[in-house]
Amino acid sequence: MNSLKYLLFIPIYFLMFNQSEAQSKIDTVTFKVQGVCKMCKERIENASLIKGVKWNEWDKQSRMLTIIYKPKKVSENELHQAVANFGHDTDSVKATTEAYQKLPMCCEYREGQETH
Ligand SMILES: [Cu+2]
Repeated sequence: MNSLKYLLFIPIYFLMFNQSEAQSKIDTVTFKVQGVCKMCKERIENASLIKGVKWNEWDKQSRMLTIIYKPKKVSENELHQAVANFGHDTDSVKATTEAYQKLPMCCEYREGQETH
């Protein structure tokens, strides 16, 4: 009877352990990134696809970037910085003038361009 108890206990233990492991390994973050067009979308998504990032998507209408990443490999701030390096302001890191000026004219969101 005792050994039967063990047999039931072990699978439950592993199930709980695996779940907490998975939760600590992956995180999701959403923040605002300035941009106006399809080219911006490509640039923003490529820029933020750095080491530790599993999946990302930028929505043109809401200008929100969602990233699924591994917090052990990359920090939230590094994600903001990676996008800003390519000329796109985020809600916490502003792109340098130098990086911004490298953008093509159709992507110049600071000049009051509408989403197109
Ligand atoms: Cu653009």
